Amino acid sequence: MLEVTPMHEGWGLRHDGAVLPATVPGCVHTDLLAAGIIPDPFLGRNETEVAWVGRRDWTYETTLVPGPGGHEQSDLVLDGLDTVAELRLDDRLLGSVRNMHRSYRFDVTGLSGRLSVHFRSAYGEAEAVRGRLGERPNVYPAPFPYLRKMACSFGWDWGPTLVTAGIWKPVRLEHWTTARIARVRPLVTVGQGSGHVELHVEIERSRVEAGLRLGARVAGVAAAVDVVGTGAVVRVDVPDPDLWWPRGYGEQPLYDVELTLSDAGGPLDSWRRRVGFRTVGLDRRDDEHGSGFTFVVNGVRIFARGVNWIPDDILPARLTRERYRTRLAQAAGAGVDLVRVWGGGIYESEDFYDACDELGLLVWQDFPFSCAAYPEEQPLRGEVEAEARENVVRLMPHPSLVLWNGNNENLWGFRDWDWERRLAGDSWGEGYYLGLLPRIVAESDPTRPYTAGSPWSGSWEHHPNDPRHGTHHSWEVWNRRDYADYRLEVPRFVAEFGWQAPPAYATLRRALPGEVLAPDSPGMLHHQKADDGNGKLARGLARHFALPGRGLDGAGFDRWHYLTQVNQARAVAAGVEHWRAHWPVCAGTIVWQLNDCWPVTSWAAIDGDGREKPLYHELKRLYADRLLTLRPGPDGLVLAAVNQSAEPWACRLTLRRMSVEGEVVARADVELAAGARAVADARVPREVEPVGPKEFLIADEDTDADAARGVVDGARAVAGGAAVGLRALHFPVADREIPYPAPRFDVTVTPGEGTAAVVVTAHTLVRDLLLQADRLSPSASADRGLVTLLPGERVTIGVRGWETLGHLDAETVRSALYCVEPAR
Ligand code: BMA
Repeated sequence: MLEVTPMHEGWGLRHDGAVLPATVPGCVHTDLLAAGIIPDPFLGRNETEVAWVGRRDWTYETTLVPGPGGHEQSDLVLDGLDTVAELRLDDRLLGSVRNMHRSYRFDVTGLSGRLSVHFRSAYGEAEAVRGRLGERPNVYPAPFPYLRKMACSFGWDWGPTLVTAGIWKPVRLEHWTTARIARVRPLVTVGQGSGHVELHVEIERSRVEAGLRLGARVAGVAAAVDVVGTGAVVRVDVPDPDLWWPRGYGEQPLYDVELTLSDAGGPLDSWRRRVGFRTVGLDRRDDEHGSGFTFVVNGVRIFARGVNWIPDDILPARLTRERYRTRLAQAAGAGVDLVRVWGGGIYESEDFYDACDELGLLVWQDFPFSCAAYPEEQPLRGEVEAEARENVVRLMPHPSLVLWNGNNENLWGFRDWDWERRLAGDSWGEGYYLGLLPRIVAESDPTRPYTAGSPWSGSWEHHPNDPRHGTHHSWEVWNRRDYADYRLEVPRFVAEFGWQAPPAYATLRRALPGEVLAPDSPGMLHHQKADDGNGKLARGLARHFALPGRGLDGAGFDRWHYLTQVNQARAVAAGVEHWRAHWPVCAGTIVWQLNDCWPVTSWAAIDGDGREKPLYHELKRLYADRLLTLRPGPDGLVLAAVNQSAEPWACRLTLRRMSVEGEVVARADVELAAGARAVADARVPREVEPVGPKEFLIADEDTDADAARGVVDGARAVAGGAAVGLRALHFPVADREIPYPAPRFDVTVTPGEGTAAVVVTAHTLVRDLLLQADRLSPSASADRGLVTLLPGERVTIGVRGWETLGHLDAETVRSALYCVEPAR
């Protein structure tokens, strides 16, 4: 039987004549950090101080000891090398590699000695290839298109430049005899009431003549075949399997697949994975609106409630199974059902897709190409082909994976960003996206759809970012306009749109020790990588709020920090509410972006320290099965009940036109009947449309419990305790024009087991109340984000992690409570 010896101990990293202890898997930065040679690049402006690391060559070494004996063959297997390296055993060259996205296997039978992995600087190598092939257009100055390495390693508009090198994935020796399983392509399909698992197996033999047999077992059903040559197909049919569903649509049953290779003497090798039975399709048919982009899972058409995913640590070797699980569970907790793995990052590890399989998160996987023209000449073309073949097959077992996408924004760039002229006929990647990659997906994994790019309209006939066709990236709004302008378009599928905000206060405090925080203080500017990011934040804010009159440090900074986070949540809400209300014309929104890879001001909902910004909590409302929205339409205010659940939603509503002082000016009752997975909308009755800066509209869903208590007339508990229906609010003018009353509210704190309940009771209108629990203690978090209270209403906010404070009193809590204040 094949025997595995892990090789994670005893590694050293050569540095300035010494050998430092090295962690494998790991990278140069983490080893230098552990040795105290570089400061933490995430803090202050240390990033610039460690820039030299990426410019050097680095050598890792260890001793290769002979195998356990009794085997014919020994292979050295490396799951990932970052990136350009030569591997030697003493003086013998084992091989040269140049692709972070591939794994490698070297025959080391009978060998032992000093194993060294010498990495060339990724910059040096990429610049050399660029020199040979000629410079091509790129949104960023870095040479990432000339090397198959995680692009954002070289810096991005939310990420630091930390050009890594190292053995970033596990390493082992595999000792075997006669034959081993070299590759398995499981085609999992569902049809005629059965699940089918077709295992296409490739075998490597050391002895050609041996008689081999492959046996497979799934859900108690077994099948076996004799192996002739080096390939075989085993098929197992599972009658009546339980279907795998995205979260919110059903369960996520997973089935173990066990494959065993044997000869007359017994088992030689085995392969185990979990699969799920589901069908997936993408409906891209033409209709009267253009051409759609709708995921269909098990025959059910889905509005994708998505988030974009970037590498969760800019040093990806540090990512653990637990870390992936935590982050993806956060996504699921926000109501997300689709995660797009963005093309400037990596093909993620098994841990990522395992968590998605279990949590019911659909995965859209980009091939790693982003924001640049990529040469199609050697040595790149061969590397692209090899990495794509390997990763398509590696990720095939995962039911969560529902789409392969050729690239991020490169088809758009070619058409719109003057690439076509500048390229003057040079290759730029089109041959990958429209030729090589779809061919590989069709050959290796015909069970999954492929799209050439994001955005992409389906062909060159339409502009790649045409909102009427296929996928669309909506960036004009953040870059130049007010977020209300999201409402000017109904794209068929919004694969990127977003709004920036700074991270949580405790995250900034940790990352920028000792700094007097201001939007433009040195550390804040260093941790803002976007083109004119602060300018866009400021202009976006000024459209809605009177900026704090005081200086933007101290209390002024706190105000700026709160308001920019409010604006982020409101911007994304404006988009999602509008687009969900246009289902099924619009069939998905993928918010840019779920996560961060270090502490930074960015579009993320969860910051670099894992803390949830107000946007995160807003997503829970925006991505719930039932969403109530009020939005301005061309002929007045529109009320919509958006229902993504399988049950119809008969929605009874009380609409109140109120003054900001809390008086009801007019009221109306409205009923909306949204079918299963459908939207119902209605024009708001004229008499309740708010007029002028002093009025707003509030729509409350009447639940039976509410109706019995006449609750909308009296005090209403907004969360915690009383079962209440959904609510939508509409203010006709920008906050800076609204004569808000000075907010007044009471605070009580009830400590519980590892959690405290903070109850805020409003005496006036309190708009967008937020408890920044991390200001109480860096370990504390609140279970809700922004909430608007009418006079007399109360909200219960659960705080976890507060016990480190020992004592939590109402006055302390008050110091961490923010809300919109009247303009002065
Ligand atoms: C999109 C993404 C990223 C970028 C983001 C914010 O284009 O694909 O390249 O980080 O916008 O600018």
